[in-house]
Amino acid sequence: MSKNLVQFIIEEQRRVPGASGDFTGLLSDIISACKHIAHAVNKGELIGVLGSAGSENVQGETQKKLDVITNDIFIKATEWSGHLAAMASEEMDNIYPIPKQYPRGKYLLTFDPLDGSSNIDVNISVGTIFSILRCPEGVTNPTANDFLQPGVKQVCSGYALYGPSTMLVITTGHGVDGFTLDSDVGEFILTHPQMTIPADTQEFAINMSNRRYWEEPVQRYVEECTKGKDGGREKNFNMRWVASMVAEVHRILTRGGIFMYPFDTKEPGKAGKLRLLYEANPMSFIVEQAGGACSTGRERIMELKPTGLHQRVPVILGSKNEVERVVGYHKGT
Ligand code: AHM
Ligand code: MG
Repeated sequence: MSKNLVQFIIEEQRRVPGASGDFTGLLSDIISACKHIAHAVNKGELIGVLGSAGSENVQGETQKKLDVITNDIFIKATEWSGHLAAMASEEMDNIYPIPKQYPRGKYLLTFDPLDGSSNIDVNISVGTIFSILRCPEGVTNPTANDFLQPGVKQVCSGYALYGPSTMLVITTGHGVDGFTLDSDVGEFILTHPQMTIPADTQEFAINMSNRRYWEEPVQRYVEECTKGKDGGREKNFNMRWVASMVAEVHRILTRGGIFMYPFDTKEPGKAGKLRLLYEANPMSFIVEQAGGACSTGRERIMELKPTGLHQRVPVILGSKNEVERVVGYHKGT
């Protein structure tokens, strides 16, 4: 019988002397949440979950019904079991401390329950992103400040991709493993052990409609990619843009590539589009563990000291040699 995800994490737990099983329990809850979200996403209009919820989140974005439903699924699946002290999500203004009727645990969870949700009504892949941090020692009533830990402190991160297959990809700092949901037996089966990102690529992903707002180093890089062999690069490039970061990162983990949502001047006061704590950091942990690189253009994303729960950062990630080239173009700017 093929190895499933629960078996995989129990084996991981055995590598940690004195592990209490809390982490394994938390991950089992997250797996359960992702299965329920996969079901809702897959049923779509059959169960009336498409379309707008008529509300806005803290970032001023219109929430889809599924943004709200999946946020609720994640809370319900993880709040009860005593492994978490608090959680934070793209869809909640403030942190969600574990309610008093449940025991509190030693972990903090951040998540984007439905990333790429602009794609949901058009039946294109979406995903869930999560990150697990330790609650600081001695803290029983965590505040938002306790979540402001650099990405290097993550215990685990992962994403679920709701595409033609539902997949869950995780890292605990020992490489990256991918599991495919076998919906007949209801289990995630290890199908993509130790995923790695090739250092070189001929594929870039960026929203070209923002071109006029980018800084010079990104303008230069993309210009060179589009000119390819006619513009001094040794190869021609292909471009993709799914508008679903989970799908883009999964493509990069499968065949390489570079993904950029860089600094732009489109909306003054916003350093980029993607959020550090539940998008950029968890994805960076996975990409680095698979041999890729992640930067804002000027700094390694996972070394940033967060300043706010919903802080946005520029994101440039993927195949190492291309990311390093873009970072090189930023030097001195
Ligand atoms: P979301 O969390 O509100 O869905 O926003 C994040 C998504 C990413 O998945 C994707 O890379 C990006 O937004 C697409 O943005 P744009 O519509 O500007 O191309
Ligand atoms: Mg998102």
